[in-house]
Amino acid sequence: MSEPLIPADLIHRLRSARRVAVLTGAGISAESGVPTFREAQTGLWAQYNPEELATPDAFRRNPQLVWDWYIWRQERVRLAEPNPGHLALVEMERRIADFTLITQNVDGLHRRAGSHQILELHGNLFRAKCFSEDCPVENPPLESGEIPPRCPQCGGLLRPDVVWFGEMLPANILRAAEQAATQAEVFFSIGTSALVYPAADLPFTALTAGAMVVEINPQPTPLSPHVTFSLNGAAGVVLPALIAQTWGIVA
Ligand code: BV8
Repeated sequence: MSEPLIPADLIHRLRSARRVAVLTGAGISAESGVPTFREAQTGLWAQYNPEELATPDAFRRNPQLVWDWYIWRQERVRLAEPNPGHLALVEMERRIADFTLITQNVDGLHRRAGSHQILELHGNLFRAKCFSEDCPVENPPLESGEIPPRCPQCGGLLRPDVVWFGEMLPANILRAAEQAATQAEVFFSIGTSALVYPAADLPFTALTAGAMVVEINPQPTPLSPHVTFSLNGAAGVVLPALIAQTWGIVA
């Protein structure tokens, strides 16, 4: 299959760009075998809608169920490897003076791929925090056998350190993401259904500030009619082609 053709105007802009920001969603991890947030869950979890499990109320109602769901997702992610889409963004970070990678994903695959300037809007699957008193928890006793484990400070329940629906995003991280979107010359929205706020506002912030906005997704999204370029394809195929055609190398 021939490699996708990247628009010449995008290549030209990228070659001279100093500030680039990228927003990724679950789609960039799809080719690593990590199910996206809205595709059907499997096995025991097939009966649950992620948006119903990823809430404080679900955890209050059934802490063990929610905790087990995150353990199951951790195990899926541990078996996954970063894919060519993740690796292409590592190369883009090397090529751009002021590069910011904003991710909605909690799987940690961008960091495992080698990216550095990462803003994790929704937290990280592999960190835990105190649900009762929000105590700082350095080394959560995850092997304690209790499900969920107890906070070593206050004895309350531990919870995954992710942002659930109905919870505020970390203010400092969201502010940094908004600033990166405002200042970017080129803004990419990659592998996201553009449905979850306030992350889904970021491409519009970039558009309003005059950035070239590029979407990479095999499917159309609510953002598609507004972007400068909509590259309809898989991130693991389109991004390596973009790196090769812009900087003449294979990521
Ligand atoms: C908040 C962590 C204050 C947990 C997640 C307006 C303003 C503010 C809030 C809201 C608002 N309107 C509604 C709200 C409430 C809510 C919200 O946005 N609801 C949506 C559903 C309408 N937002 C919140 O609650 C946020 N909190 O703002 O607090 C507040 C609260 C209430 C009311 C007002 C204000 C918190 C949101 C964070 C939730 N936590 N994750 C966990 O993971 O367990 S979000 C979760 O969805 C994941 O992080 C995921 O990343 C994210 C978004 O989904 P996507 O990443 O886009 O994944 P999805 O499966 O949807 O799509 C995958 C895409 O990839 C598809 O388009 C597919 O075509 C594409 N794809 C597939 N394969 C590939 C590919 N693309 C490229 N290559 C491929 N190979």
